Amino acid sequence: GVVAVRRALISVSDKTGVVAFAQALAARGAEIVSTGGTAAALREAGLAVREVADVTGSPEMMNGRVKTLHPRIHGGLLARRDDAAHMAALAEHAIPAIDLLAVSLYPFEATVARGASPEDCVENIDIGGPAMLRAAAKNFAGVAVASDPEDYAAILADIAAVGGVGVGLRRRLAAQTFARVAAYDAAVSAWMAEQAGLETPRWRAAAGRLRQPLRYGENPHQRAAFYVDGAARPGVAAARQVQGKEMSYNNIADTDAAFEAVAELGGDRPACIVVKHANPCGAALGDTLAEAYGRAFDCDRVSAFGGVVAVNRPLDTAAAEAITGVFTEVVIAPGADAAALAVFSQKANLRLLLTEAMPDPAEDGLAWRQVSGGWLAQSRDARLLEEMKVVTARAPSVAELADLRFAWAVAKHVKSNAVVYAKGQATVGVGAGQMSRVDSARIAARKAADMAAALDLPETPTKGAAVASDAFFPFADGLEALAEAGATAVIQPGGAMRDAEVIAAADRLGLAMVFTGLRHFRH
Ligand code: 93A
Repeated sequence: GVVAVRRALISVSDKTGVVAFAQALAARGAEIVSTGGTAAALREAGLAVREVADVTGSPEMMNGRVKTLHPRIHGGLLARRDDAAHMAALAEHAIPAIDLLAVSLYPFEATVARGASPEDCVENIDIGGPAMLRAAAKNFAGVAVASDPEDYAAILADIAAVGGVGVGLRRRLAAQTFARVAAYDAAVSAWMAEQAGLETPRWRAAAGRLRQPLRYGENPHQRAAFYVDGAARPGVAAARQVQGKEMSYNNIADTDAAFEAVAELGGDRPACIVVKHANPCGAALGDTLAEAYGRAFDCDRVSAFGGVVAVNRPLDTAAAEAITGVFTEVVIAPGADAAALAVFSQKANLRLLLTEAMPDPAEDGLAWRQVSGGWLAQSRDARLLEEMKVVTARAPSVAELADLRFAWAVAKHVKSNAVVYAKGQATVGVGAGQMSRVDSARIAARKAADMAAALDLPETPTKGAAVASDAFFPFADGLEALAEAGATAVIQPGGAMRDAEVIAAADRLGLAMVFTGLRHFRH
């Protein structure tokens, strides 16, 4: 069960630890065979090395594109040690058996990541390396294979312990090797697809690199981890956590929802959103971030407790003071000045995440969701508001139009059925996740009324509000609920069978209504 290393083929781009590894093998009497660059590095360290070209009898050619792709190499990796005919073939063709293969592939991923030219990227697609890795891994019964410098230590430990590489380690290394080659090919295919203008299967590229094991999932009895896909989109995956407790599973999900939503608000004005259980419980614009936060907080002070706060510009002192005045789990922002950082540092548990920039709401991309036995894939809901067709006798006023746009942008980030009341570029009531639209409309109005009572406001803030609905009103009842709460303008996709009835109700109730022709379900 143990493979003694009499001959090792070493061909590595990443030369980390290779000299010490080769020295240890040579000290135990192994012959070292290497490709050009690796051979030179080992010789420089004083090792005796045999060139691959000497084994194959064929020079490395075409800038190294063809160096190890030869029967004298692949025969030595693939021959079954327990098969007399295979061993006879080795002898007949003067092929040396290779007991250990160490390869680190051309750095394709790193070449793409540093923005190299397409020609450079292509040249860094390793062909001979994966071929050898596959051959050695297939033949793990007789060959040990290292596809990563991190494997050297375990190999040397086995050799020191039992004089060779044991079958348990060989199996594990073979499995790791196929995983490495699969990830490498996935990176190549993703890059090629991008070059060809195809939808990028980015998810395959990194095959989900583990960013962080999580203490637990949505609930304490669920195991969980955070995987990242290597996409450059600013957000929770790429953010730098500057302080606070470790992010939890729910923190990550809510922070993502909050940052993606706030990116769609405000434009050049300061914007803030507070998210709780993946839904906005308040969103607002302001002349300053502190003002935007205060207005967002006032939409639903009860729910905002322990929420996630996202803003669309670097945090300043006033914003930091306003936010830290309320118990908050996570804050995410595209930056923070030194004074703001000092304020946050007073709240050691508060998680503060900084990105370099805001994500582009219109960017293409794929969104994934798991179902039993499979996955659903769809393009991101990247469509922005394009048309607002007035369908009622009364057209919205300028102020109503601004609030309709704002409410619409927020509603896109509220779980369906979503009904959002906004006034003065701040939400005043959010109805989320109800199975009937009329319930969402009523809940939003009721929460607004509760808040008005708690804040001792002279009248309920839904009076004169603009309302967004993420999908059409199937009946007039939803609209009637809005009018009852005092709303004066409505934005919705339109397209219901009973649109005529709904429009007639709006006219009767004095509402101004616009159709977007666009739906924003979110589940
Ligand atoms: O261009 S290749 O695909 N053709 C080959 O025949 C070949 N054999 C090994 N690249 C090939 N390699 C790769 O060369 C190895 O995977 C390794 O990454 C690299 C080591 O080259 P050097 O020893 O010259 O630095």
